[in-house]
Amino acid sequence: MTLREELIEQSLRLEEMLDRVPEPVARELRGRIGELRELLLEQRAPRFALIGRRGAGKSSLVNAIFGSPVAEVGHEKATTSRGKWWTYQGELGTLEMLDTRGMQEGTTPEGADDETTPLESMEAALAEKAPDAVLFLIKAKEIDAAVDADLDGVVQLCERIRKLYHFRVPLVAVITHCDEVEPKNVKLHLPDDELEEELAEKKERIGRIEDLLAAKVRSRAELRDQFVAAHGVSAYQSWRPDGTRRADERWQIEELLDFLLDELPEQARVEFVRLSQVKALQHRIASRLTNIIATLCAGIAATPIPLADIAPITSLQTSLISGIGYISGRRMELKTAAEFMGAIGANLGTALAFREVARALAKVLAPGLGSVISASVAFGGTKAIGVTSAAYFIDGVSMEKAQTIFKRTKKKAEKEYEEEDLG
Ligand SMILES: Nc1nc2c(ncn2[C@@H]2O[C@H](COP(=O)(O)OP(=O)(O)OP(=O)(O)O)[C@@H](O)[C@H]2O)c(=O)[nH]1
Ligand SMILES: [Mg+2]
Repeated sequence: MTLREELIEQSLRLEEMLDRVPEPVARELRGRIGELRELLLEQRAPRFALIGRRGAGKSSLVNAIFGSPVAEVGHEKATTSRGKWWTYQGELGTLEMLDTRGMQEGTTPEGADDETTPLESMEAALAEKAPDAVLFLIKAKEIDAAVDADLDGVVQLCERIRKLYHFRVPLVAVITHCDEVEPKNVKLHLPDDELEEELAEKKERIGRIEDLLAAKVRSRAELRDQFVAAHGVSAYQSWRPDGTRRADERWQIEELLDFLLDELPEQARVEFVRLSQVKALQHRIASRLTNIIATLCAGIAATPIPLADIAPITSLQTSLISGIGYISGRRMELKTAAEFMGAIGANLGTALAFREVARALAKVLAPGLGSVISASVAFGGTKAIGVTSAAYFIDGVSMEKAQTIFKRTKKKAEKEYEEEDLG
């Protein structure tokens, strides 16, 4: 069974179980299952609309996100690609990009289907699906008077999306070619090789360009509410004919991905952090997944139903491991996840024993607190499984280290849960 199938079955089984659980516990747990569904089941590729002049660096930005040459840089003809959704496929995932080329150029590209204007073809593409965010790309050296014409195009695009989907799509302005800002010879991607003052001077200039562009975007009342930020980057990479990378001069791409992640709907986040290969971002989503599942497991443990609750808890924990494995870029079998659970010392037997001991102790020590304590055991164990999986799969710590992390985190998380629940 795939992770997906397993999860579908699991969430159905859980929801069935919740029919016998009193409110408001059931409501809370249903909410958690819904979040889990969005994050793992309804998962899809992120969608961005790119708008920018020819050569602004749209294709390069796509490659900068993947870290590999999935989009052709420089030679695409204007004839084919306007107003169209493109699917870019890397080894680790997929991005969907709406190329709005031609929008601000006014001229009809040579050989283009002249029945449709750029605006019309863009509208047709937008009718298919809405982008999660609009990226307006402009070269650092082109933030001049002509930006107003570009912004007309951006306004048009955003208004269309609002009319069609009744939402204000987040707008991020990306300033490309920042490496070419004066002092030009100062390498942003190799800051340690540069003189501190010169680097500072360059960054200060880029900061001013960001402020200037942000002010220009905000001067458009139509865009103000959906504008997120103006962010300077360098997206330059170069590959040899044999496919190996010759140059990587990317700068501030990870930061850009960081706030794009914030703007994405839940459904697109797992795919985004997986293909981004940015560990910090993968950790963010892994920890969100961990918290959802840990709370869910605690809820199940605390539920006064006479079901063997160890089964749903264990399978949720297995899904957590495979989910984090997936985020890290692996394809994981559920069997591997179960083995991992055993290897870090979180196997079923231990969990069961812990629960029984906890229950027995709870009855002796504080009769009224039984469910709280066993819920804390379920919470702590699950949280520790998530934290350990993230350390192992995302950071690549050794199995030995993973075992230590598991033990330590489990105790800590149990305590945290008890304090929160009781206090
Ligand atoms: N120095 C530098 N060059 C860049 C950067 N981004 C893109 N380039 C270069 O700029 C040129 C155009 O980049 P593309 O990514 O093809 O631009 P585009 O917006 O896709 O162009 P069209 O598809 O023709 O509209 C290429 O030679 C890139 O290598 C950057 O951040 N810094
Ligand atoms: Mg291109």
